Amino acid sequence: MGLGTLVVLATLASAPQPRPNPYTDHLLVEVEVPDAATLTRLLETGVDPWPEHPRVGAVPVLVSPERRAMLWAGGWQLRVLPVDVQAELDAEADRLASATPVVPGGGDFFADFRDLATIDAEVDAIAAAAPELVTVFDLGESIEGRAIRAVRITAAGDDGRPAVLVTVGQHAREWIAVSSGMYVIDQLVTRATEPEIAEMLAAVQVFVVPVVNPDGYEHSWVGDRYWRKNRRDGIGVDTNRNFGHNWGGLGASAEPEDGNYAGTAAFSEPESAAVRDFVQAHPELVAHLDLHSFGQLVLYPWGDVFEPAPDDAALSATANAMADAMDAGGAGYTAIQGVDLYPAAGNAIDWSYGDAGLHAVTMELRPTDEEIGFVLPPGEIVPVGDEVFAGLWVLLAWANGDVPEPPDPTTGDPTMGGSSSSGGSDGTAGSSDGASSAASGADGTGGQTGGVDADASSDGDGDGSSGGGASAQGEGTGCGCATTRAPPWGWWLLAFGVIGRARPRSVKPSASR
Ligand code: 0X9
Ligand code: ZN
Repeated sequence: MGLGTLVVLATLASAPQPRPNPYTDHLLVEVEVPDAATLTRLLETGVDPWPEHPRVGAVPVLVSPERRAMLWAGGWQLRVLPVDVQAELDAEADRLASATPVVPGGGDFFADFRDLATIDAEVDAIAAAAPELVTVFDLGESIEGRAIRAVRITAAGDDGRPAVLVTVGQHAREWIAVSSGMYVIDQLVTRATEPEIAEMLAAVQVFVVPVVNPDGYEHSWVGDRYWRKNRRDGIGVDTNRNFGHNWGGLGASAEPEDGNYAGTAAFSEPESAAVRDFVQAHPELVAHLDLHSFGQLVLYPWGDVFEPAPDDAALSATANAMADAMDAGGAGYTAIQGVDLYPAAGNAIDWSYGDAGLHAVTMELRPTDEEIGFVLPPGEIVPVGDEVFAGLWVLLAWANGDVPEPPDPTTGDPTMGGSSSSGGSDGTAGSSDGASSAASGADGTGGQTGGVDADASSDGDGDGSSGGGASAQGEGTGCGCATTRAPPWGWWLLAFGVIGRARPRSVKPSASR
């Protein structure tokens, strides 16, 4: 394909697109929620709380005129927040419509957020420029027939080397996650000759799925900027409630209209099924990172039960080391067990950890809960990408034998185990220095799971199959965790779980470490 063809394709990809204005009449309001029972009642009205982490206090809610009238009629006290939602969207849409067309591989991809066609073209350009490192393939097809694409980045070597999976874009409106997934692909490829990265790519295989939910992502560009789910029947299923670990349990809705609708059955959706099939077909996978926004958190299993996971110490140590590495960007990330944010049964990492044995974490990227929102200035793309790269580096180092130890209980400071040094938590997020310090500690043994194996074998559950090491060594999968559906009273528990265990809004990053 010649450059002329590429330019034409890029121009087509960036042509102005129809943009309905579904939020013109919407207002962002704060609803006073003094206690748990009131929050339960509010959630039962079916409102779309912003953030998606509703807590007792003043809950920001995006409301249509109809919903407003309904809330007023119900006696709710609303305070209109001084945010012109549509103006924010218009400003973003205007900026994107007037942006210079992207030339794939031309170096300006991260100047702004990109639509699906532009992402696809960039992925192709990256692969074409570095065929020795990059392979692109399809994991499957979305409901609307779009390819769910995956990018493998690794140096030449044995296909059995440990592999890390990065899934991105389950939630359509979380554009900063998608840009960050593309950013880590770009960093690994363009910096592949740096000794530390070369060493890592020789030892570890990285698989990135930049847009797990391509239909939803496309819809967030041309239809509804705040679309979250896939496009099942135009209503959508939340793929991050559709995985098969405790499917339908706490924090998953049976109502199709709800943002956290779990679908009709575990893996009923082609997008989640494609991820499952890929994981099951690749026993070399040892770790999984699922990217989301927002809240500046690193979450580890379990996400729907309050008991610690069998490998809690190892997972928490990795998540804390990742959060520390990400903090170097100045944003302040906190590592917590997922359920302590709110219950979310059927989420991707509970399945990849609990059923497939991967060392698994979710990142919630910028902004904070206080700052609220999915519309970020494009100037945040590179800094957030750097944060994600720094955090991912810790996970790659883990896959390569550099196991973080739990925080020192006396100081709270995380340490890195084995022969490692600071493992990406040295205050140089995303920079080549950050990579360097982590990689220099890698022991080069190619695929460890020792720390987690040790935990798995000592977890006392007797099934001998817990956690990260099982799948890594191809000895089988699954931790034998409970897979029962939530009882009918589970929905009530959800409400109280959200309330009772939610992280305080103003918690400092160090507070939960
Ligand atoms: O609700 C989700 O699926 C994720 N948050 S988001 O705001 N990006 O939608 C978080 C899922 C992580 N797990 C738990 N909270 N248990
Ligand atoms: Zn999300």
